[in-house]
Formats: sequence, structure tokens, C-alpha cells
Amino acid sequence: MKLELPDLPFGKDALEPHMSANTLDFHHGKHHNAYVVKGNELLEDAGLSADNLEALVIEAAKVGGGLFNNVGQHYNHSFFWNSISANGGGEPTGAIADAINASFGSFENFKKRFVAGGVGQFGSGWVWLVADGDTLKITKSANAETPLTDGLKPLLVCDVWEHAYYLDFQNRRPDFLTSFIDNLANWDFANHNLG
Ligand code: MN3
Repeated sequence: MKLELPDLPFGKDALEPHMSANTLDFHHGKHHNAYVVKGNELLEDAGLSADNLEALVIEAAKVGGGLFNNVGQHYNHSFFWNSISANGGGEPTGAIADAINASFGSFENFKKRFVAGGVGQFGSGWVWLVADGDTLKITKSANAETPLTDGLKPLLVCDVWEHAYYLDFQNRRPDFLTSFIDNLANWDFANHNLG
């Protein structure tokens, strides 16, 4: 299968001032696009048989190297665009709210731990809300790594590579993560993933 750059599920300026059109121009138009182009180059000779993206990520992880890095980054970014919304942020409702309270005690405690997870990811990577069976957990992953390959179900992700926030927040990664939870987190998507 070939990788395809998805359209953003919102207007490029719809997330202002929390995530600028300038950031999205670079992040989606340059960074994500580069993973798609390079990933397709490497997939041509890789002989992988997966016919959906999740299965392709798991197959590519067995190969590793540049192939996994580009396929993994395509999956992670596609998931990230759906994890943010102009109507997002604040406290969730529905099943995800109940699951967060059951696993973390309170939304405030979840938020504290999610922000700490993203801050604590040394260098480039991602912080995830995942389901491990009936329990929700916060995990972090380096570079292109993804909880999919650990048998966990991703529910929501925040990109903590510097390219995700530097134009809007400079070095203030904690502020970016707090803003992600307060203003952008797409709880409808998390509810959908929780199933
Ligand atoms: Mn990124």
C-alpha cells in the first residue's frame, strides 16, 4: 500500500491562537509530507503485504530503520491531526470521561500526568493516552515509536517534537502541552477510539 498525506480535518487557521497556520504549514505541509514521500520511496522495494495503516506500522516495525521511522511518523501524525480540534479542549464528556476518572481518579490528575509525560519525553517524541484492556494509561514514545507495536490501543496523542510547537511556544513545551489539553484535545475522537 502507499501512504497518502491526509487533508487536515480543520481549516489551517481554525486553531489560532493555540496552533498557528504557520505551524501547520510547516508541520503538515513540510514535515508530515516528507515522511509520506520518503516512506513511499522505501515501501517500493520493501515487499510488505499489509493493506491497512495499522497493520503496515506493525510490519514496518519488524523491518525497523528508515522504513519504520517514516511509516510510523505517517501514522502518528495522521492520528495527531485527528487528536486536535477547534472545538476541543477542556473536560471530556461521555465514556472517555468515566474511563479517565476510573483510571486517574480525576480529570485534573489525568491532565497533570499527561503534561508531565510530554515534558518528561527527553528529546523528540509523543505522549499518548492509551487503553490497556479496560485501563487507561499515559505512555510516551521516542521519535517515530508508537504504542500500537506494544499491543496498546491509542486514544489521543500530542506531538512533542520541537517542530510541533516551536513557532508558537518557542522552548515552552509545558505551556504547549497545557494548551493542548485546555484548548485542542479532541475528546470526540478519543470517545470514538475507545469504542
Ligand atoms: Mn510532528
